[in-house]
Amino acid sequence: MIFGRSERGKPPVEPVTLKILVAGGFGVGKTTLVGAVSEIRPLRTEELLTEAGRPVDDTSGVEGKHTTTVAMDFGRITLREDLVLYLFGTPGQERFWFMWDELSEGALGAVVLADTRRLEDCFAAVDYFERRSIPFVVGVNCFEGAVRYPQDAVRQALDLDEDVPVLLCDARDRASVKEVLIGVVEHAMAYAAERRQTITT
Ligand SMILES: Nc1nc2c(ncn2[C@@H]2O[C@H](COP(=O)(O)OP(=O)(O)O)[C@@H](O)[C@H]2O)c(=O)[nH]1
Ligand SMILES: [Mg+2]
Repeated sequence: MIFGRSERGKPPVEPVTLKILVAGGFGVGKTTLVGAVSEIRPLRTEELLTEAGRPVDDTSGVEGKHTTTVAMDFGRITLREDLVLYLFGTPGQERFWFMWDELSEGALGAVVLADTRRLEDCFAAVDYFERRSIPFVVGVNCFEGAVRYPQDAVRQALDLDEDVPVLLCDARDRASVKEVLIGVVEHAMAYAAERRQTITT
């Protein structure tokens, strides 16, 4: 046998595939996060920040960022042999809001990435998922030089429900991002179980 999995006579498993959204403000690390964990070369559409985009793309506080994702980031990660996540980075800028409804179709859950230096940049994403009852976790991308706030401070500042997980992460680090993604899957499953219960009881 060529394939390891069939060696012991087990049929290869058809994996469950889940769709996860990666949202958050401009320059918060969405493209970095998808790139850090994706097994396929992330499909991204970056464009140079142009003179025309400058008045709308606020780059103050986002050092060294000269490109921006105009369409979306797309990646794939196999969490277990029977569980594959497809990651879709939502475009950060407000002029791309129209794409969100399309992207969130069929999504299991979302990660809202946050930078504690510009927390307000993720208000819109939090609001979006709350309104549509899409389960999400907040991933605090810990940039060097940014003050480390306790998770509860972030929760309060974002006015999150108690059950929304707040996870500290490093968007550049595969293991760290994986933890966040596992967090989303677990949270979404708990959320679904709770919903089922409220419907049947
Ligand atoms: N120091 C540090 N830089 C990061 C981190 N995550 C992203 N960056 C950098 O921040 C900039 C913006 O990240 P990017 O992924 O393009 O943000 P996006 O607009 O949300 O897709 C890039 O220059 C990244 O290299 C991080 O965790 N730490
Ligand atoms: Mg990006």
